Amino acid sequence: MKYELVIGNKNYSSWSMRPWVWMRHHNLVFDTHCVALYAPTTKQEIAQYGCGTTVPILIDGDIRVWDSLAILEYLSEQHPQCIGWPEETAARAHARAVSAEMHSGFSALRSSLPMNCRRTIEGFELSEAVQRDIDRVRSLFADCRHRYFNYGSWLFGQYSIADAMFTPVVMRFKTYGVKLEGEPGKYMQTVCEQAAVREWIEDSCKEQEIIEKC
Ligand SMILES: N[C@@H](CCC(=O)N[C@@H](CS)C(=O)NCC(=O)O)C(=O)O
Repeated sequence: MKYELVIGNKNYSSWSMRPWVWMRHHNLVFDTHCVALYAPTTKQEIAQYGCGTTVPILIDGDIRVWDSLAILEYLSEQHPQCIGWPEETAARAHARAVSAEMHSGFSALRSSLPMNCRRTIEGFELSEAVQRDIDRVRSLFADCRHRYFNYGSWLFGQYSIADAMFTPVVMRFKTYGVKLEGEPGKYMQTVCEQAAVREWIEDSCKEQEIIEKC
């Protein structure tokens, strides 16, 4: 049976981007349903799926999964060939830790630099709190690339859930002109050049909705 993925506007919905890109990267077959965010009908539209109150939502027959990380975990269990987490124990623990940190942290970065794939902003002023979050992301990227450099160009060498988790952050950095030097910068480039990411950005440029606060 074909998966269905319920997402928000591609231009703005950072959480939706994670499973969509991961599924496209792995050529999983799915239909996408888009809910316009920050609209009077948003809550009602999401409620019709009968599970969570936010997007993304994955529908697999009678099964509903309504959180980006939970969706990625679920899909990687259903498709072991897609490799969700690295095989080796230490790398696996590390990948889980950075992904969980991304999922639950970086609140300054999230609130001050909302994702907006279509835009590039010159001279954006970063607060101290945002700069601290950026420095932390940079050090996570640097550490991963240092340790797993020999295994490939993704955070843990081979593409994993951790990369999907950090993809929207890379989009935010791109929009707000946050440049990273060295290996973290090369990693950003790897993400931006990923076919699924390019496709997401192209689609986001075709959307008409404008959300002022982003
Ligand atoms: N923890 C959730 C967060 C999802 C989330 O906050 N989604 C936003 C869109 S990016 C949403 O659905 N907002 C609609 C609303 O709150 O009404 C996940 O990772 O999936």
